[in-house]
Amino acid sequence: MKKILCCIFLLINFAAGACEKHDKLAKNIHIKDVWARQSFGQSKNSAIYMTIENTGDMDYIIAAHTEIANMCELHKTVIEQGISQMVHINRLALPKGVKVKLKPKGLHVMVMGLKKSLKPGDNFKITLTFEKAGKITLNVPVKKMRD
Ligand SMILES: [Cu+2]
Repeated sequence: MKKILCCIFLLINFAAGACEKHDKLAKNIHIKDVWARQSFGQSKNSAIYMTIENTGDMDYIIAAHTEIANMCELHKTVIEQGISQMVHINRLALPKGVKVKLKPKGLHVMVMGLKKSLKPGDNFKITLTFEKAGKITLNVPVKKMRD
């Protein structure tokens, strides 16, 4: 499965005209368990979670983009005086050989200004931009929030 996903990423990058250097580096990024939480009621927000393993040198996610919302931000969750808060981060570090988990109450890609509500079973695309590996586009299934 890992191999298939990497090939899909490379094809997408190739189609987008990404340079050869980025193609090679994108092979180092292995992403699995991608999902977004459903949106609730009139809420225009959602969040995307996944597990990322970087087998190459230190890299960073520096941006995220999806057509289905006005903007995406990288967020971390911090607890200050017992209150959980989301904090915007400029880049998300992916040290070599470390599995970085984006998960509820932790790191996530915040999706803001949804153009339509997200229901379990929906799918959409997100493009992540890595400092070294370039752009990688993922299919994101929408799931029920689980605790
Ligand atoms: Cu957030």
